[in-house]
Amino acid sequence: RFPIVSAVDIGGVTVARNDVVRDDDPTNNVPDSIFSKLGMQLHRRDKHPIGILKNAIYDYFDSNYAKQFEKFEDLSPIVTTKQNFDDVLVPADHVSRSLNDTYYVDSQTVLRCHTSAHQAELLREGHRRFLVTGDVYRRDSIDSTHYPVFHQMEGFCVFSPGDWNESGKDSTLYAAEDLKKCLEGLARHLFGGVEMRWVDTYFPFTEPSFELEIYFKEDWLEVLGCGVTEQRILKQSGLENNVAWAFGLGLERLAMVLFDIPDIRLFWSDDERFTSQFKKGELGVKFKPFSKYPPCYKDISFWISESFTENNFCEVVRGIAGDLVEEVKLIDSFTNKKGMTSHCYRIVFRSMERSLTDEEVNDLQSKVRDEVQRKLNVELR
Ligand code: FA5
Ligand code: MG
Repeated sequence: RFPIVSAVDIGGVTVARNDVVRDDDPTNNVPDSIFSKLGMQLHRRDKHPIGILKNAIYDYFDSNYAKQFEKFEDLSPIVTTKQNFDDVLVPADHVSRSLNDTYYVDSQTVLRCHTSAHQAELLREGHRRFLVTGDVYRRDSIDSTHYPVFHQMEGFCVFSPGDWNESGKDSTLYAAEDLKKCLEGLARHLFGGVEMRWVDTYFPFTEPSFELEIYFKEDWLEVLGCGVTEQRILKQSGLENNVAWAFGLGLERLAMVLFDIPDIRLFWSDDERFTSQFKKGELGVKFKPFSKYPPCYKDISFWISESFTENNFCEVVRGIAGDLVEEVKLIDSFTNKKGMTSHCYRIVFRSMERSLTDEEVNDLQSKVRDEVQRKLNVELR
């Protein structure tokens, strides 16, 4: 289903399939479907919605901050566990470190799961205000707003005592207020008016921490995480008397709101009916769906084993159906008297480009049934 590519170019560096998809390393959990996405660089295409959005965010920072923010957009997505986790204080037992959540190349190397992986190295190199844009990778659930590869833009801004002393505010409060003002201004620059709200949250690398949600298609959509950087991160780079804020924008989510794009899979489509709707520098475009093709629902039930996880199941489905799978949803779960647990998942198959035939969908579903049995150690019901 996926063209087997033997090498990809990531920012001018050629990476061989065997360097990333290591069939002989038990830690390696990168499938070919993910390897083939490396080096796509959607954020560097001026006519792609992600590239158009990135340029609009650059414009906002250039005009409001006199070009103080340096821009990085071709840092390699293949990073060490130290960069991705340790440097940003992710605890040793945090779920995001597990093979269930992150793509490991080997025990020491991962496909970055966030652009925060570059904060510490850029600070160490002496950068103080910067934007880092790139593709990030996560094992995750399947629906219209989640995809295993997506794009983030990290923002980082260091302040000195002179900045907050004048305000009379405590440094943390000063940074938190400046951060929210900056991001609210960005939202106005991109959307004009939209309904949005701040939600308190937790990140290991910021305190306090917030998420911004935007009302989209009758629901609240989380578009970014941010907060005031933990002092330890600044101290690691010799910044003893400073305070900083940081944010991580979900570019697909913002682009969905901006251009009215209903499904995250569309960003990967090279169907001309999608790509031709977007123009370099044009923010006002509203995506016109080219007729919606009918969905096809298939349920699958099985007794799970202890090692079963939903992310593993989703990856099997994605591996077989690729972008023909729209959603995977747990619709029933129960445990019998013997202590065995059964799950029933509804898989929604739908192509964005054409009608699927019954035969084709039955074939996909039968492959899913075979493969979950073979790979996930479950018993079909
Ligand atoms: C982070 O990744 C933090 N590194 C953000 C951050 C940076 C916080 C700096 C503080 C300081 P989170 O896991 O919430 O946070 O992801 C950030 C955004 O990425 C989300 O708000 C969402 O918009 C987007 N996102 C997350 N998972 C997916 C996915 N599977 N598909 C598409 N977008 C996603
Ligand atoms: Mg989040």
